[in-house]
Parts: sequence; structure tokens; C-alpha cells
Amino acid sequence: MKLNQAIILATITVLTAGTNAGITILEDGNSSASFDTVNGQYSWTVDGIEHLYAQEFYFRLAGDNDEANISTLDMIGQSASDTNGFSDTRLDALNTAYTNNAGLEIDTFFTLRGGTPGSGNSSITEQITLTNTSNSAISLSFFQYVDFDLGGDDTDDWGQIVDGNVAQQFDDEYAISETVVTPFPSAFEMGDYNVLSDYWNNGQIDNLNGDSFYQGDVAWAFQWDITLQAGDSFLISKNKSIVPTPASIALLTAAGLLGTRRRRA
Ligand SMILES: [Ca+2]
Ligand SMILES: [Ca+2]
Ligand SMILES: [Ca+2]
Ligand SMILES: [Ca+2]
Repeated sequence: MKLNQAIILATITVLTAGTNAGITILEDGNSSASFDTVNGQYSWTVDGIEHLYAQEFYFRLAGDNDEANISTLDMIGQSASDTNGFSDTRLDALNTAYTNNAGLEIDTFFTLRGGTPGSGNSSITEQITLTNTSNSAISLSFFQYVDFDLGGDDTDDWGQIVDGNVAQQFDDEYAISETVVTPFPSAFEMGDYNVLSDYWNNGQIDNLNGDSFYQGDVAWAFQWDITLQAGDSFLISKNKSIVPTPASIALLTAAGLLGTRRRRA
């Protein structure tokens, strides 16, 4: 079991007081999404149900010995906005830009679209832009790390990577699907959050191992290996959707997939 959300919130409050970390809460329809400037997104609630433990972005420049959270870069600016005021006047989008002061800029843009109250549906679109403002090429690996605990618990979840660019996670009540619209990831990994969360800040280079199935406290990551020529930009575009799933269908699907894996083992 992991720390519950109450402890996480208390920790973030302390960090806020100590390091001037900002917290932004987006709201739309039946949903809210919360972000802090130290780690990234730490909450996604749909009809009051918490589904997300963490989503964080990491990078490793050529020559670095480990991956670092993009929040270790200098923040250029951050702004939340209302992109659908005609239907819901609350803030639903967050734009944050970072720089390493050596020509690399990383810009993240999240847009939350909640469903109607009681529907259990919600989606977030994400665009990450990496830009080289220097006069020489920059090579780096960029990582998205995400740990959903669907329905607020991690005990009944399983997940898979399909076709190298779609991550799916299920329990008996909910499903989350993330599609990397563009560009195709260089690598992926579906596994236990204990394993994946140790990749970052562990003092060594880690690359994702291509595992595509896990049952338990599921987490996943995508990796992009990039060389940005002078003046170039690299845009990563992703969509995430949470939907409720009829228990019978989810259980049948899980049973069928697990049966297949047993025969192969
Ligand atoms: Ca709005
Ligand atoms: Ca669950
Ligand atoms: Ca590492
Ligand atoms: Ca999890």
C-alpha cells in the first residue's frame, strides 16, 4: 500500500510553504485535476473518485548519469486558463514552461474535459513541446511516468501496452486509456510502480525495458530518444480518457487475457 492522498496533500502543503511550490487545480464538468510545481500531476478525480497517484516527466541529456524531473529546470512561467467558458467558466487548462538555460525549453499544456455529473467519464489532453533555442544540436531522452490507482485503490488493477503507443489500465469498475497521438515512443514499460518509480534519481541511466503487461500496483512509462537540431521543436501529443466499465465485461476481459498469458508461460 502506498501513502494515502491525505498524507500526500499534507506533504505538498509543507513543500509549498518551504519551497514556494505552486499548486494548481483544474476543474471541468464532473472532474478535477491537481498539479504541483515540484512533482507534476498528483490528482485526477472524476465524480469525486480519485484515480491518479502521480504523473511526472523526466529527461536525461546526453552525458547525464541519471534522469531528472523537469521541475528541476528553471520555470519560465505558468498560467492556468479557461478554454470553454461558454459551458463551464472554471479554469480547465494549465501551461507550464521550463528551461535549462542552455538552449533547451520544455513546455507542457494540459486541458481537462470532464463528463456530465455521474457519468464517470473524463479526459485530459496533453501537449509537451521540446525546443532547442541554441545554435547546436541537443540529444536527450524524455520520459512520461504515470501511476494510476483506478477507483482509489491499487489492489485490483492490471494494465497493458498495445501497439507500442497505447497504454490501458483496468479494474472491475473503471478503465483508463492513453494514446500517444504523435510521435511514436522509442520505448515503453508497464510494470510495478515500485520498480518504475525507482528509475528516477537513482544515480544511474535507465531505459524502459518493453514489458507490456502487469497486474498489481500498475504504473507505466513512455520514452522518447530525441536529437533536436538548432532551432528545432519536438511535439508530443497525448490523450487520456477514463471511462466506467461494466464489472462483468472487465472481469471477462481480465480473465481471458490472464488465461492467454498462463498458457504462454
Ligand atoms: Ca472552463
Ligand atoms: Ca483499483
Ligand atoms: Ca535512473
Ligand atoms: Ca498504480
